Amino acid sequence: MIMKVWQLLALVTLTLFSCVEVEVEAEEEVSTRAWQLTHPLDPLSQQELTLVQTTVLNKYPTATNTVFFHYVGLQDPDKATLLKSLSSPRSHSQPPRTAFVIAIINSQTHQLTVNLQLPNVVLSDTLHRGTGFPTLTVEEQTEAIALPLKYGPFLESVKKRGLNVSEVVCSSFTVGWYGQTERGRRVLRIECFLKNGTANIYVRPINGIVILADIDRMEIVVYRDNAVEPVPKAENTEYRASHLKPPFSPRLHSYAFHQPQGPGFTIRGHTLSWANWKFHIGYDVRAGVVISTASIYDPEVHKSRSVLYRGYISELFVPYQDPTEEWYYKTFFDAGEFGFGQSMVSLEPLHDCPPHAQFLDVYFAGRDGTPQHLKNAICVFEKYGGISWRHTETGIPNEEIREVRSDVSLIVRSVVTVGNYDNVIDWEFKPSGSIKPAISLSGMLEIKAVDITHKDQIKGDQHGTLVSENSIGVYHDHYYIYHLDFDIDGVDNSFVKTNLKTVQVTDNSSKRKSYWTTSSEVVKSESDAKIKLGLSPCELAVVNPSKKTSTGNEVGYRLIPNAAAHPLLTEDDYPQRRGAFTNYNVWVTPYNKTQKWAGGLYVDQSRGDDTLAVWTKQNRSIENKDIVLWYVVGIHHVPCQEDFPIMPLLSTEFELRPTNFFERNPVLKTLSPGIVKWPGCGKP
Ligand SMILES: *[C@@H]1O[C@H](CO)[C@@H](O)[C@H](O)[C@H]1NC(C)=O
Ligand SMILES: *[C@@H]1O[C@H](CO)[C@@H](O)[C@H](O)[C@H]1NC(C)=O
Ligand SMILES: *[C@@H]1O[C@H](CO)[C@@H](O)[C@H](O)[C@H]1NC(C)=O
Ligand SMILES: *[C@@H]1O[C@H](CO)[C@@H](O)[C@H](O)[C@H]1NC(C)=O
Ligand SMILES: *[C@@H]1O[C@H](CO)[C@@H](O)[C@H](O)[C@H]1NC(C)=O
Ligand SMILES: [Cu+2]
Repeated sequence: MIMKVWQLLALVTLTLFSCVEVEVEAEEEVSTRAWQLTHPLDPLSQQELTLVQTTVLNKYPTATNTVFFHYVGLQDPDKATLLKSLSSPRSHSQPPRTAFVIAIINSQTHQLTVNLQLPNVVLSDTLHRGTGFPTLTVEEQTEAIALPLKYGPFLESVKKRGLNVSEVVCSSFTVGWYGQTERGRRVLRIECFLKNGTANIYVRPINGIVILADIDRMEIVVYRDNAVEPVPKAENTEYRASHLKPPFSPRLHSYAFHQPQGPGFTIRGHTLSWANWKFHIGYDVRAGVVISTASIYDPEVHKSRSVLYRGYISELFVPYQDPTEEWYYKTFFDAGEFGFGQSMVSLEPLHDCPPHAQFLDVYFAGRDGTPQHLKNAICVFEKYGGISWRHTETGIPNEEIREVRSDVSLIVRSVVTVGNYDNVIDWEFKPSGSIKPAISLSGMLEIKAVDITHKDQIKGDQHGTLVSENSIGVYHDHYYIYHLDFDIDGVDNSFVKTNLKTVQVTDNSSKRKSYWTTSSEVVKSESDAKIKLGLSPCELAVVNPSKKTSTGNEVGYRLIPNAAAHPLLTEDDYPQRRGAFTNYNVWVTPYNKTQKWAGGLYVDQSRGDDTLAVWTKQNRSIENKDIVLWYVVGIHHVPCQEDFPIMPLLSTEFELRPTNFFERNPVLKTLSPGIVKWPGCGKP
């Protein structure tokens, strides 16, 4: 596909513009940049991952132990030490570099910390005895999904349905928790699909079969063949261009990108500088992309001012809404169970990211601790277009004034593909100081096979939409929770809620009977900061109470949310207890280095005892402290036919916007980017 597009572009440029040189230049830009310089928040390098592997295996040699690595990542350095070292880079006060490791060693879950600066130093090693299990490894899922294909009763079931087992592929699903009190075992549900005639396996489930595998013993422990449901047909499910039959829609017109001065950003190590922004792009095998120490240059005071210490997606909860035996358990936590970072996929140059993008690779530990390399995992690019600000002045006689500034944004993009769904995760930065995190969904619906081909045949609740013959797209939600550790001009911040309220005029002082005004409150405690959005108008901001503008407003950043989604499950329902961080759209907590994962550290089969909802019961003070804002982006998904066989991008974004942070419009003196003529090219 890449080659085809290059040929196409080359053809266009050769015949119309003869701009071959530019194309060659652009092609070189696609190449991966080396990351060199170090920063205390850099993700573990390949060498460091190997060091962790040898250190842990030195303590637990595989000759006498079974060791599986379920999480290897950077142990967050002490924040105060880190900030100090960043503000005086020449001092030698760099925080020590330590890895945090979760490993299942001889069937017990260990939490280890490992020194990354000396070989063979395990700093701590404790057992996790509580509920919940670590993030799954890719390798154990691969082994588990191969089990049915050599399991006699399953082969019988396949035969009974008249299917060919070499056309069957299986997929693994976490089982959730439904109130049982015994500790239980690490198990996965396995579902199988028919690929005969399509690559779109998710829409061809072989339903009616229940398979449960114990993944420590790596064997099937429950098997039931309940009912033979028709497998939805392959027709109209294919999405590969090479397998689709003509006619195709008319081809969209070609386009070209050209930045004669090169990209406007520079990446040194993992630190990116662009326009007035500077920040660190990190990676975590569980969180995916992590944005840290974002600061913005303020020309009025000639210095960079801190905005966001850390931003990442802490958890993603996807509960399906079909209570029947084959579906009730489907209540997934894509970060804690499957590893959002581990599920990142290589980006396709030119399509996932434009030609002028730069790419970053990532490394994570495989099950045996060996570093795994993911090429082109993150891309960074500038996006042109749109208006930064404008005005046409028509009120001054005999003068025509029109001032328009066009805008450029910087995008940091990654794609996380967890099974059927693709999550496009963007962090957009703007010269105006806004940060716009965006999520776009694509991929396949999870389909339930039914013996129904038309809506008229539906009796009772099918728990979804009939999106194609024999295919129900089951109702579900996507809830993403962002961890946003603001440091507005310093670590000590407050959370301010400004309510917009109606005032009635009753004393004849105005011809109006009503108007609205605001009343602000500094939110004092965690309990008071739990907010359900959309019920009454309000503005939410993180401010620095000890920093004021020249007119006396507290400097701050505002959360401009998207349409709020509230959970529809009852609070005592087991999935909702595990995903209780969705009970509110906004939460604020005091910064706590170990409270990183809103659904808990051990999420597989968790029981909701380590969630944001539990932490905040402490009702800690959040006033004039280092605080973290947690924001839930929710989507209730009622599938429709256009989502089939593959869903066009569904996007949602929110904005973190400076509010009395600058003295005035910070892009007043930012001129529009120049528009260049394509070099050496005339009009066709
Ligand atoms: C596989 O697909 C072909 C064509 O679509 C069909 O003729 C054949 O019966 C299918 N076989 C199985 C085992 O589903
Ligand atoms: C089953 O599928 C395989 C591979 O697709 C094919 O080679 C084989 O002939 C099929 N067997 C039957 C009985 O259709
Ligand atoms: C407001 O004006 C109305 C009509 O002029 C009058 O009847 C009423 O008493 C006034 N109310 C007050 C509170 O002055
Ligand atoms: C939390 O603490 C605040 C005072 O800091 C208090 O007003 C509020 O009632 C407390 N809420 C709960 C649920 O304890
Ligand atoms: C920090 O988080 C840990 C883990 O949730 C908790 O045990 C501890 O009490 C928290 N510390 C404070 C000061 O809240
Ligand atoms: Cu969906």
